[in-house]
Amino acid sequence: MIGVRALLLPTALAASAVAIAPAGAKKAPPSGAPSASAPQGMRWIPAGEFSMGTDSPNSLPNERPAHRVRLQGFWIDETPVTNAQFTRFVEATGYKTTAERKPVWEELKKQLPPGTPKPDPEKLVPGSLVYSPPDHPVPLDDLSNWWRWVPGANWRHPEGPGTDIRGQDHYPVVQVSWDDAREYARWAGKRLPTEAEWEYAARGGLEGKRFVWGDEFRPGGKYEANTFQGHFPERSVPEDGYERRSPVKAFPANGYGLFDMAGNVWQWTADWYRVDYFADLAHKGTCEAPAGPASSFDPNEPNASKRVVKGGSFLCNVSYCESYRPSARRGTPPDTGSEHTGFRCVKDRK
Ligand SMILES: [Ca+2]
Ligand SMILES: [Cu+2]
Repeated sequence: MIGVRALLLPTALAASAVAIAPAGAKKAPPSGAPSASAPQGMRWIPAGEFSMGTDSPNSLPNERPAHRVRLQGFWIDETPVTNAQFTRFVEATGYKTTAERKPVWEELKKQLPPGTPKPDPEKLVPGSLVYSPPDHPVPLDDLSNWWRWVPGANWRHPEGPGTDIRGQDHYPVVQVSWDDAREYARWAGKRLPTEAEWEYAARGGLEGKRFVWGDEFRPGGKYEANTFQGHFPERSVPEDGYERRSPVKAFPANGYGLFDMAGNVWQWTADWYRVDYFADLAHKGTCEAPAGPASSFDPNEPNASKRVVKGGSFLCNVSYCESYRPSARRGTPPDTGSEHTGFRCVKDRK
């Protein structure tokens, strides 16, 4: 019994453990931007149409098939929300994040199979999920082999008590739940992106490419994103320079001038998660601004409600899920933060 949200671990961080088989060309500033000056730290994404998802057999079933989507223009943060930005929010509002509050069993219970026993009271303490690599190779079908519930882990102490965010002003904030992300967005006068907006922005104006910079993982031998190298999860050989999170803007921007749309930290979106959502959309012709299914469903965790996260993280690698591809997606319960999950916001024209 390792702790409460750890009960949710397979839910929270699950990706099917299936092996699946040039710094993007910079473009001129997108046209069609509103004439008013840009909100600070945001980029204008012009209205348009794109292929969401993928038909590549080298992908997970929830990313298929590709389907046409049309969107209005919108503003999007050029980086994930940083510790410095989140600090300003907390200082202005006194907001307490999910990981800083005592978990409520009645709420957690709803996500678990009926009959799951109530954990000991001393386990029901504030905390969150921390990457804790084993010292030997482990089966990839059990996330508790490398994730641990750590009491006292939260956005100020991302790897638990004894760690902090000093010197990490420009790192993405992590250990934030979907609810935390939404509260920040409201405070900032913004909102969370739909999955379609997130993926459209991530693709940076390229059509149907495997990565947000093109089809080749390391063009010219250079790393374009913070991912995992070595043997996952026990032997990290961080050839890209970062074993865990990296500061925002450490890797090249995509075609829309956005940083960290691949790797580093997963990013919350507004949508509910359904494994079969893309297949459902594909029947409907070109979709206008899809905003996700009406409710969540993941056959692997039928009791859990989940929101879509996108972008993959510093833990993603080709032997595991390769989720730093723009079509990749995963469902995570809204109360579940982790050391590799953050977010960014969008804003409408007016
Ligand atoms: Ca790395
Ligand atoms: Cu991954």
